[in-house]
Amino acid sequence: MYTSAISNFAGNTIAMVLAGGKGERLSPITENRPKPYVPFGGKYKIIDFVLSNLFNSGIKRVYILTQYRAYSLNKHIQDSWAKWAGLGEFYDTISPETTNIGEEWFKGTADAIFQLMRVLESTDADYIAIFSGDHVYKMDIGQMISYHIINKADMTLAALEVSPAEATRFGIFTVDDNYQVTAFTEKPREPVTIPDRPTCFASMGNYIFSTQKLIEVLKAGRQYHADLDFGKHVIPMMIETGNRILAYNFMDNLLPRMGPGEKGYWKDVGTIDSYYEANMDLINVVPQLNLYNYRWPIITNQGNYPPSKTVFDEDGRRGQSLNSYTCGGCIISGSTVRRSILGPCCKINSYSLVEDSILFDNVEIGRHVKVKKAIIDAQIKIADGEEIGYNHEADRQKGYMVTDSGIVVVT
Ligand code: ADQ
Ligand code: ADP
Repeated sequence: MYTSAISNFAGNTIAMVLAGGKGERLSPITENRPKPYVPFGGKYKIIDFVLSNLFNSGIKRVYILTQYRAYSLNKHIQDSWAKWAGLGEFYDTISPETTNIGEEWFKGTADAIFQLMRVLESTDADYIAIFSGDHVYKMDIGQMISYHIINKADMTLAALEVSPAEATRFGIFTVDDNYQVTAFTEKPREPVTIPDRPTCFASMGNYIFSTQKLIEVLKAGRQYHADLDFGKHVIPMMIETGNRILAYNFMDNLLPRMGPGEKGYWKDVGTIDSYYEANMDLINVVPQLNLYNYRWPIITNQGNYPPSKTVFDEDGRRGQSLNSYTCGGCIISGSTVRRSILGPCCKINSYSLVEDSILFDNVEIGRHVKVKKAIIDAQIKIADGEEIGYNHEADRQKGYMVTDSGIVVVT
């Protein structure tokens, strides 16, 4: 059992959050925003989860590396996170064009960190936590850092078990009896399973490095690969040169500071289907991801919105929201919302029905509208009388995307 000792480790760690990914498989939701800025659970953005994990673990010196359509993401960090920094702490966004290496954009995850070499060489922090901003997860990062220190690792990577079918999307590795990584392949075509188990060890793309070791391996790796990537190049190279990489088994480690009954949670939410399912889980009576645990709060921009409201319309029709999240500023007037997630400031007008759907912020649904199993992007107005999700051929003709599983995406 590795408990985290915030006072010792967290203050001695700098975090670098990789938030530059485009999230191709989440298209068209990611056409105008990077994956870390995609809304989740109505009021949150995906990046809020990693930042909350760092914050709750006591790590508040955070660089957020952005690239693809970074403006809104940068603004979100400024508006929502910068205010949480105390003396000597920061939530800084950094994009490649603001570094000193000319016009080059980040080419790979490790190259992105390499471009912050000046930070690495001048920091007093002994540990660097490199975490992905692409996933929805709850993780005690302090616990992982103490595991790294106690076991005297050069690098520690967070690990999950996945099925061989999923394994081709991950970095897959083998370990010895002491959880030291013995071989690592990025997105293997034929993944190796764990001995006597039907699963594979997968990297979550979250790493702890001892600072000096990170400087050393980045400089060495960059000589051979301009597009230096942790999974493709750095990790295999470190194993080859005899470095001690340890796997921190995320699901095996309990989370004592998160409160009773709290389990670790991690979801890729990288496809429309997985994104939809993970959102819908939140409105289950007992969701896998508990947002109501105030020992491990998920922090975001609260927005200065009025309360959400349900009203009878002029004909006395009840406005109601059942088994749903409705964020601040929503008005549901003479209409019914069921098993849905409404982002801030949505308006649902009379005689309409919204079911099994996710609405981003500021969506307006006209009168006599029916929406079923849809994701509707921010600021969209659905005209009076429109039906979405009832006839997929008609939905496609209107230019909406429909997944094989029948989720209609309106962007
Ligand atoms: P992928 O997620 O496929 O695999 P990648 O697309 O490089 O790897 O993204 C990793 C993270 O870095 C994401 O959070 C992304 O947003 C961000 N990112 C990518 N390029 C970036 C850049 N140049 N600048 C800033 N941010 C950038 C990785 C690992 C696998 C592991 C999976 C787990 O390579 O080994 O199994 O994550 O999901
Ligand atoms: P998906 O996970 O949906 O397959 P990714 O977000 O991983 O798609 O995108 C594939 C790769 O392209 C990632 O390494 C990502 O960071 C990179 N990438 C995406 N957008 C850009 C960009 N604007 N500039 C450089 N690399 C990018």
